[in-house]
Amino acid sequence: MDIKTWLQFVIVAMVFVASTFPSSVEGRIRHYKFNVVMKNTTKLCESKPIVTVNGRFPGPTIVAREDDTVMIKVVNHVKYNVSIHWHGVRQLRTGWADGPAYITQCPIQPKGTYVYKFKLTGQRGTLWWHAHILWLRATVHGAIVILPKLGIPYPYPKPHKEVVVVLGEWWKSDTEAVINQAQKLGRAPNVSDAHTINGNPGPLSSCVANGGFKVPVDQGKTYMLRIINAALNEELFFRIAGHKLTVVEVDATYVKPFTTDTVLIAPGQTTNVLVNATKKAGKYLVAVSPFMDAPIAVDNVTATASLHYTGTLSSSVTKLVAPPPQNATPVANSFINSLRALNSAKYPANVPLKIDHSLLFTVGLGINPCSTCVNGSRVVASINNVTFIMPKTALLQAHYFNISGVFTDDFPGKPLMPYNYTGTQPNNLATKKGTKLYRLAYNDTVELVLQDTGMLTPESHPLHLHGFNFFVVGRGIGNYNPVTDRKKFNLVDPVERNTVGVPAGGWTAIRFKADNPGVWFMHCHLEVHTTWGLKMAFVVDNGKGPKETIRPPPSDYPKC
Ligand SMILES: *[C@@H]1O[C@H](CO)[C@@H](O)[C@H](O)[C@H]1NC(C)=O
Ligand SMILES: *[C@@H]1O[C@H](CO)[C@@H](O)[C@H](O)[C@H]1NC(C)=O
Ligand SMILES: *[C@@H]1O[C@H](CO)[C@@H](O)[C@H](O)[C@H]1NC(C)=O
Ligand SMILES: *[C@@H]1O[C@H](CO)[C@@H](O)[C@H](O)[C@H]1NC(C)=O
Ligand SMILES: *[C@@H]1O[C@H](CO)[C@@H](O)[C@H](O)[C@H]1NC(C)=O
Ligand SMILES: *[C@@H]1O[C@H](CO)[C@@H](O)[C@H](O)[C@H]1NC(C)=O
Ligand SMILES: *[C@@H]1O[C@H](CO)[C@@H](O)[C@H](O)[C@H]1NC(C)=O
Ligand SMILES: *[C@@H]1O[C@H](CO)[C@@H](O)[C@H](O)[C@H]1NC(C)=O
Ligand SMILES: *[C@@H]1O[C@H](CO)[C@@H](O)[C@H](O)[C@H]1NC(C)=O
Ligand SMILES: *[C@@H]1O[C@H](CO)[C@@H](O)[C@H](O)[C@H]1NC(C)=O
Ligand SMILES: [Cu+2]
Repeated sequence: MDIKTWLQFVIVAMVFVASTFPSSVEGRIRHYKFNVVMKNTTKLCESKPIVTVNGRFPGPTIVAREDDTVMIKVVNHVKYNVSIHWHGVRQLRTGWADGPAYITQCPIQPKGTYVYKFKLTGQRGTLWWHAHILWLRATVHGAIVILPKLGIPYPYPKPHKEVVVVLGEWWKSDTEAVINQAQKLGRAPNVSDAHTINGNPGPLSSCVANGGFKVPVDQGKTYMLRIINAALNEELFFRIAGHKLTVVEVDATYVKPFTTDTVLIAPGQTTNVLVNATKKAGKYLVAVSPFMDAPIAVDNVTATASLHYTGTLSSSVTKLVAPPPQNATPVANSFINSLRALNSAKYPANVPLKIDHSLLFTVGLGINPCSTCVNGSRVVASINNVTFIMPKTALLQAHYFNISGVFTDDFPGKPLMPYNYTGTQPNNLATKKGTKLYRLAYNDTVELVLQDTGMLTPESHPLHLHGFNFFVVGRGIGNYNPVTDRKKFNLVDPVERNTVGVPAGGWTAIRFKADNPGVWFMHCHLEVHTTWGLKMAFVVDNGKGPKETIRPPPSDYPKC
């Protein structure tokens, strides 16, 4: 071999090693292809065509490690406009890949393609992905499992096996027809007909269920369930007959482990629990049922699955479990109040202590005139009395390319007309319409109190913030009192998450640091409330230098 060939060989070998040896700093690139296609389901009561990814319901699980880059090529083969959101992924400087239609991108139109590319930085745990347009997320959703970096253990005992458990809501009718009918009438949409666990209502359902979703377990082993609430409109309780659940992580952040009979999980949230298979044999039912402590109709059908011990005789009796009552506020509170950030040396809770923006946002319903609606009015929802109107051009596109007339940045930081939000409501239930954003400078710290109102009815609202995790520093019933309530905030180990329930007739306080430039949606994760306008966005300006500046959009970015 002459020297030139030898050198070439060495260089090729070095490039080969560099590209195949997973560097623990840079991570790997994970490629996925999502074909958005119609699929006739036969799993549930009746067969109907649904929109799916790759023909699967729930859709495929994305598995990656912290520091990996994920590239998902989405190809739209259906008649609907589509966009996909990677729920809880921080998208540091890559807002182009966040997904909410008309917020960070225009939709991927029929026959269109878009490659979502983002890096998983500083996060590990369970997240999920879902369609972020119309009501398509009813069937277009799946799990994202972010494993810790190679060689880094979980801060809890390694489970024998891990199982993704996606909870959903199922309508016999086409979900687009359900919301379109409601919008035409100006009234609430029909509630779902069944809850599902990994696409199945379960063995107790009158529907064809093939025995329901089964988790096979061996006595003496520990299992981790990665539970995701992908339901459109309902907070859910989760229980397993005869087994305690140890909560170790929520929304891809570690928590101080605690043991409970019942998990409460709002749409948008994820919860990892450890389950010890302590029984000898048998089938132990899992029950998923709604939590609703307001006078609002819900789908009250319990979905079931089972822990199925190996060696169980087919004749052995199935162990039942009673779900909590629908309005079990104390059960919900007990779960929520047990959540604390792990706050270890390795995973500290970096709660902002100095606050630049102290905001109060009311969240609730309202009624606006509608000449074409049945009774001349429609139910709407708002934040600080602003019912958000979707723009025709994506907000991030307008922000980055300086397109004027798409949004204004005068979203009110406080209610313009303060009143006793949880007392007697104003006679006038009307709201203002607008496409208003709240502007933050890079690194600004925000304290945001989300205050439920009793307009029409008090109700629990799970608020989701894109682009950030936040710390839940306080929570209470009634009106937030800035003097007495702030003194009680937990600034040491508050739970860190991306979606938090505002209690019915109460408030929740969160804190975050605006260290991600771009346009970031915040909205109720009850899809009906999002449709009605309970949404707004923050625009975060670039900071100093390239590391604090949004990247340029990818070449295939769907613009309007
Ligand atoms: C679904 O089934 C219906 C009737 O059974 C059929 O007409 C339709 O072509 C099927 N659609 C798909 C996408 O397979
Ligand atoms: C799909 O999106 C494009 C781009 O925003 C828009 O022009 C079109 O009206 C949308 N189609 C439907 C059916 O909404
Ligand atoms: C909603 O429910 C009503 C009453 O049960 C029914 O008449 C209507 O067809 C349903 N709408 C849809 C879109 O399924
Ligand atoms: C499960 O088993 C582990 C190991 O034996 C133990 O530390 C843990 O407390 C058990 N958890 C529950 C909920 O019983
Ligand atoms: C569920 O709701 C329906 C309709 O409101 C009601 O008829 C039924 O009794 C409820 N079932 C349970 C178990 O609460
Ligand atoms: C319209 O108003 C009547 C009388 O108040 C009420 O009974 C009916 O349910 C309303 N219709 C809708 C769609 O809200
Ligand atoms: C938008 O305006 C800002 C500030 O005037 C400027 O720095 C930036 O280059 C403009 N961007 C584009 C794409 O024109
Ligand atoms: C708000 O109204 C409720 C119910 O009437 C009352 O109990 C409460 O004291 C009022 N709060 C304030 C701050 O006025
Ligand atoms: C909300 O805005 C509407 C329209 O401007 C106004 O009529 C109403 O009084 C406002 N309500 C509150 C609570 O601010
Ligand atoms: C933001 O904070 C980081 C870390 O504290 C600091 O290095 C950086 O200079 C800050 N940037 C701005 C624009 O304040
Ligand atoms: Cu809501």
